Amino acid sequence: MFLDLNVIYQRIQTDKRILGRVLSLVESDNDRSEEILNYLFQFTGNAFRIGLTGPPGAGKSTITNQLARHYRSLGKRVAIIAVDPTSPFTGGALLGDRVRMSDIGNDEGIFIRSMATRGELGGLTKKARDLADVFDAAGYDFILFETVGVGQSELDIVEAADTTIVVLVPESGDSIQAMKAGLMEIADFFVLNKSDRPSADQAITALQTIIGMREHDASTWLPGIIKTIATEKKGIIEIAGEVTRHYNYLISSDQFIKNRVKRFQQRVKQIVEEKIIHELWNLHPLELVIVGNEQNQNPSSPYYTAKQIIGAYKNSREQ
Ligand SMILES: Nc1nc2c(ncn2[C@@H]2O[C@H](COP(=O)(O)OP(=O)(O)OP(=O)(O)O)[C@@H](O)[C@H]2O)c(=O)[nH]1
Ligand SMILES: [Mg+2]
Repeated sequence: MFLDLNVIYQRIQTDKRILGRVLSLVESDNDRSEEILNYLFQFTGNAFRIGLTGPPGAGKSTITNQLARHYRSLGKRVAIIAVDPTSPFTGGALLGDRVRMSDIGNDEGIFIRSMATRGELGGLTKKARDLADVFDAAGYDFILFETVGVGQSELDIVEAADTTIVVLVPESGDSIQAMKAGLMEIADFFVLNKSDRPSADQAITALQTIIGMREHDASTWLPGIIKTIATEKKGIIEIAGEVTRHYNYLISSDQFIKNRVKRFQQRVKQIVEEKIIHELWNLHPLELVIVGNEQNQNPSSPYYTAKQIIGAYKNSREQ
């Protein structure tokens, strides 16, 4: 990928193969990827970013697929980033996603990218945001993040998305589980999928009760609930409608810009911390820290040792 930066920018608008290579490069995290991200950043900001999360098997991929088709039918270009924090391999659930999504994968205006954990989750969501920037610069109108809501990942996805959709199913206790997992707070709205099941109405009532318990006034956004049967394409247009409604709310309340500023600051913070820590451990490899041995009668405590390392790091910065 030794192309000129502007050539890269031009090519990713139309050439999916080049776009795929740029995405891989950006994912690999090196000096060149930073250079590319730095250049492309000026062309970002136009894509609307939607996060979809929820329990395993709730129907996130099916909905993502249908929503992508819907936006396609309006002439929009859609990127899908499937983040799987549970699988260290590009297999399992992701392969399932690939199979189910393969029918839309051949569409010129849809690009599907799967990511699995290779290390820390924080790194994964950081990369997901970097990839989203590439898609944004490449002229995609919508970026859909799909991630399973089982731990931390969905909370990070909120930081990447303008609108977060939590997908639930009417199984008993699902909404309670969602509450525990912190999904209730992050939802801009809920989708109750598989609402062909008899307990759907009961689940909606339970959800409404939980949402209604929130403190709110006339100007607060209260998450709505959209009933869907994704496998029958029922409720997909309603999801798109709710996305638009939320977008309008964000714009009219000034939240849109505020959220983006906040997210920008969070990203800068994360990068600064990462770089400093990386530099620090390069200067003072942890392996060089020794525990008290036979020659050393009074071994240092971990706190003392840590302070010494930070002190030495600061000194090295001042020289
Ligand atoms: N009955 C019924 N089945 C559905 C519906 N939506 C999805 N499914 C089925 O539920 C299963 C899981 O759907 P997915 O879209 O893969 O769910 P997911 O949330 O992406 O799953 P993971 O990514 O593995 O967590 C599939 O077999 C779907 O065909 C629905 O509305 N009704
Ligand atoms: Mg899925």
